[in-house]
Amino acid sequence: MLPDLFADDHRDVQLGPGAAILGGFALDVADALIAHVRHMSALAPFRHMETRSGKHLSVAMFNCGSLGWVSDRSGYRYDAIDPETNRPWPALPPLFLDLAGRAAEALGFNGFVPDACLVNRYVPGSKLSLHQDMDERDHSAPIVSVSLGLPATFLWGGRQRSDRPARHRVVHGDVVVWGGPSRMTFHGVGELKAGDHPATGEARYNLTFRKAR
Ligand SMILES: O=C(O)CCC(=O)C(=O)O
Ligand SMILES: [Mn+2]
Repeated sequence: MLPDLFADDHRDVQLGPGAAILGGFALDVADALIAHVRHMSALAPFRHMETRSGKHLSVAMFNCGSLGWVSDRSGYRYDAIDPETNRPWPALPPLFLDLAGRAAEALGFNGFVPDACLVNRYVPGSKLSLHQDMDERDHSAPIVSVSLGLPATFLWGGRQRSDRPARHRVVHGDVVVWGGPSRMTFHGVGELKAGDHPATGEARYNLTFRKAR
């Protein structure tokens, strides 16, 4: 028999102090999360944001929550208003808040209530280069990051951009949490390989929960 390319291995992987991949942690709510993403993307469409240098990100994004991460020619910021629609971002669904809180708690970060969720959509060829999540005001809160759909390579670096990253496979339903001493670790996603996932088709979605204020 052929191996199942999308078999979900439920292994947890310790990445560092306050950081781990929780294998399959979101699997039981994955279909509901994707349904929310589809519904919300009709209100706040996926778009390829521009960077200060005028390039467009290969990952398409929108936000939900009271604040959303925005990039344009003036740089990065959090904004309560979606510049594409001039309306507030869609509210964080209670299911999202509950999942993010439980995942953070699994690493010992109790009481995590995100106010921003960046929704990323990767298609084959999309990638996210090494970066730190540093536009949030409150770095004492962790980051919670949920993988849905096609598998990807999560790059887990160090405190310096030049630190060579470890490569970890993340699959549908995996949740990565990093906080405390690992909060400012450089991370990224390798170029997405082509595939067809039963839940998302030819795409990977990622939900990145942050406490921005
Ligand atoms: O897609 C991922 O797994 C990571 C996303 C990320 O690091 C970000 O949106 O800042
Ligand atoms: Mn990030």
